Amino acid sequence: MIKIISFTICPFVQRVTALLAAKKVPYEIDFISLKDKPQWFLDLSPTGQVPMLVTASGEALFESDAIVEYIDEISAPLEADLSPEQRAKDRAWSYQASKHYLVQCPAMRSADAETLKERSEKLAKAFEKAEKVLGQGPYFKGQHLSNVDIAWLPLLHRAAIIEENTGYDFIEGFTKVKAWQKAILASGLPQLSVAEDFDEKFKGFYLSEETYLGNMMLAKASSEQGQDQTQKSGCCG
Ligand SMILES: N[C@@H](CCC(=O)N[C@@H](CS)C(=O)NCC(=O)O)C(=O)O
Repeated sequence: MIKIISFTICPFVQRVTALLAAKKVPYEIDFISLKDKPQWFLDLSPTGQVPMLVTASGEALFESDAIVEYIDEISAPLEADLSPEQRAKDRAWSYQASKHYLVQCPAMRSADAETLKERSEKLAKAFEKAEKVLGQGPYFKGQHLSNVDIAWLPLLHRAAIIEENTGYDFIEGFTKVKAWQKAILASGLPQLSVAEDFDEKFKGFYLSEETYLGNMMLAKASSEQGQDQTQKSGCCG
C-alpha cells in the first residue's frame, strides 16, 4: 500500500491526501516532526520536505506536483477524457493555488494588523484570478470535482477555519470563490484529508496568542461569551 509521510498542518500534504480521498485510493500515513526529522526520513528524502509518498515497492517520491501526477498515473482520473490542452490548463490553475500555500501560511502567522493586511492582499491576488474565471459552479470547472479543486482545497479550507474562529475572511468580496469554498467544504474532503487532531494543531500554531488572528479569536470568543451572559440575564435583568 502507498504510504504518505506527513506533517499534520502542511498544505502540500493536504493536497495529496485530498486527491487520495477523492479517488478513494487507500493509503497509510506517518506523521513526523519537522523540527526533529527522523534519520530514516532524511535518508529517503533528497529535500527533507513533506509530503513524501513511498510506493508499494518502496520507492520514495517527493515534491507534491510530482506526487499528484504519480497518483493520477496509477489511479482512475477524477475526470475522464481530458485533452492534453485541458490537462495543461488544469495544471496551470493548480499551480496558481499551490504557489500561494506559502503566502497563506505567513499571512495567518502575522503578528499585527498591518502585516496581516499586506500579506492578505498578496493572497487575494490568487482569489481574484479565480473569481474572474469561475462560472456557475459548484466546482471550478462546473459540475464535476477536478484536480484544480483539489489544489485549491488547502487554501479554501484554511480560510474557512480562520473565518469561523476569528471572523476574518481572506476571501471577502469574492462572491464566486465563496460559493466554491462552500461546495468544497460540503464535499467532506477537507475533513477526510486531515488527521483528527488537525484543528487543534492548526489553531495551536496559527491562532496562538503570538498571532494577530489568535488575538482576534480570543476577542471574538469573549464578545460571544459577553453576549451569552446578556441573553442569559435577559434584557432587563
Ligand atoms: N515544493 C515542495 C514544498 C513542500 C514544503 O514546503 N513542505 C514543508 C512543510 S509544509 C516542509 O517540509 N518543510 C520542512 C523543510 O523545508 O525543512 C512540495 O511541493 O512538496
